[in-house]
Amino acid sequence: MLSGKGFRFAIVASRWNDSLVSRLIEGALDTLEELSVDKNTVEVFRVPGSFEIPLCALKAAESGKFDAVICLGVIIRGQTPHFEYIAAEVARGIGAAGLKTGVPLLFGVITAENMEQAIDRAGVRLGNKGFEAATAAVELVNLYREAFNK
Ligand code: DLZ
Repeated sequence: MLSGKGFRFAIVASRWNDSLVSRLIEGALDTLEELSVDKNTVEVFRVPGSFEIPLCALKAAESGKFDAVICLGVIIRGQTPHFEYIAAEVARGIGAAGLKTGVPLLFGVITAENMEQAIDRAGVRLGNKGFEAATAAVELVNLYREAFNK
């Protein structure tokens, strides 16, 4: 049974599309709790928009205070001029921060064509990107501790 007991997590989440991002945060927090993570070892950092997620995630990862950083946001093509640039930059920045620090960073950013599609991905359990990212975070911290003692 997957367990996150003893591990520390940061959640970096944007405020843009807050009604949906809040559901992703809830999904991630519920999942971490279900997987035996002590809520005192989870910190949530809010940034204005998804574009700001990578730097905050990098700082959280560099702090040495967390075993994994869960990144959550919602970018909707219909609302976002330059959607491709923002979505690509967020994905690139999160990936780069993980490779630079060696800390697992989870990509829980919804990139949707429209609001309806975004709502579908901020639902419950398997339909919630926060749930998916938190589950993956717990899996990875266990993998890295077991495989590389880190
Ligand atoms: C400006 C903007 C737009 C148009 N759309 C979104 C979006 O759909 N999702 C999101 O997370 N953020 C959006 N932003 C805000 C940018 O991410 C960023 O916060 C601002 O451009 C300030 O740097």
